[in-house]
Amino acid sequence: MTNADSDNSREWAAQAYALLKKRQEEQKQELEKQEEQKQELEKQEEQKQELEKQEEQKQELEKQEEQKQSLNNSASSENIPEFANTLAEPELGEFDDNFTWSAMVLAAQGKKINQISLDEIDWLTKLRRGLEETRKGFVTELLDKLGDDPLTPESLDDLETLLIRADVGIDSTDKVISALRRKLNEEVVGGEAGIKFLKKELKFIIDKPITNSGTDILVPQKGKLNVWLLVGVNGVGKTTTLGKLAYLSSRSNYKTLIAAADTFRAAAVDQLKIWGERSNVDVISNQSKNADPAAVVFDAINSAKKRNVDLLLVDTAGRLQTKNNLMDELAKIKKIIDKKVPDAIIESLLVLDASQGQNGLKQAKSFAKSANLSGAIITKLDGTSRGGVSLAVSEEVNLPIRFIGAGEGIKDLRPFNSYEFVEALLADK
Ligand SMILES: Nc1nc2c(ncn2[C@@H]2O[C@H](COP(=O)(O)OP(=O)(O)OP(=O)(O)O)[C@@H](O)[C@H]2O)c(=O)[nH]1
Ligand SMILES: [Mg+2]
Repeated sequence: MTNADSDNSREWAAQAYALLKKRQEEQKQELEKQEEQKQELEKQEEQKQELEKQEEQKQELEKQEEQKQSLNNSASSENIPEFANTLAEPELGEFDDNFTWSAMVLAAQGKKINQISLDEIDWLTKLRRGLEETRKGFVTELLDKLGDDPLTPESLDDLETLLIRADVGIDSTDKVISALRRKLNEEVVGGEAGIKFLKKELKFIIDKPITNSGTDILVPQKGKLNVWLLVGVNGVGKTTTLGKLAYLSSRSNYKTLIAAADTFRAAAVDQLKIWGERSNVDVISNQSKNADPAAVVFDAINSAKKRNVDLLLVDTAGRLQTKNNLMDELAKIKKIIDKKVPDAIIESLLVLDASQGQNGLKQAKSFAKSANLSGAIITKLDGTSRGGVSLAVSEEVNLPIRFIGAGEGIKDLRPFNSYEFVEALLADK
């Protein structure tokens, strides 16, 4: 976003807010109307019951029967939507800095006013808030140091330290600093221009593996069975992420199925079933002790074929007796899939907990060596100061980031968007 566009965008944001407000008002009125109708129906239902009682007591059946009939007709509540369904949508908050920033980020990506949704605003607000901790130790200090003065070699040294501290990784930091140094040798770079250049360089690093993969946004391919394996060490958020993905997928009308292939942890199946219920997606499992994960996947593929499933999500164990077992098991699962559905599209997605910083990066490297990964999902970006690790994953493990999670709720996961990520990471300017 350039500064010149800024005023226009603010105006745009105000218009978008007014539109959403109006839409929400209308929805609210509609809901109130429905609620009134519901109450009216309940009243009628009570009356009906009362009449039925009278009917038993009195002999004048005919007249009362008529009344009952008419109430019966109007008391059918089938087409009254459940209040709870609509409550799940986010509420429009204040017209504040969060809204303006989110709307401006959407506008900068070419969104039209009537195309933006409260879900998008809500997510961007969450993402920006989530990256606040990373920003605090990084951008705020950076801006303090840079001020409005042109960049100097010394300020680049400071920036280098800050990037490393935010877990951006040595390689990515080197790249960015070298690029800035080259620019600095050619021209005077003001503070604001420096940030803009920094954003561009960071985005370039994150985009590289995505561009190389040939797929901007990972979605299931129609007409084929897509199998997404969620892998990673214990506790990083595999099962939670799978639950959120099941929701996203079924909401986008992909026929979805879950395979509970973490047979190591006793509670894993129950945890998945809860997520399955929330998103209305079936879970294939084998409750017997020490069930073979590959056998669960075998059963799940059979079901998936029968039901014409688009996307099979496979939850895997994060911990086994030894690390080698884990890799062997993943290999075995893949073999089964290859054998049963050779034309299936398999994605092995490494789930990484951002709050683990450099440790997470080490895990990514060791998994990448043996597990034939095709992408990464970064979780727990809310409330960590190490969101920068996403850059290290792109640069040092060369994995395209496919989704990011910023919260424990079902909607707290989105397809990865590098522009939004970098804007949120450096949101103070
Ligand atoms: N704040 C936050 N918490 C998360 C996020 N994703 C997952 N969690 C939490 O992290 C914890 C572990 O999540 P799980 O999904 O069980 O992790 P897992 O990788 O399946 O763990 P194992 O099955 O034991 O290997 C849970 O308490 C989740 O609620 C996130 O994006 N943000
Ligand atoms: Mg799990």
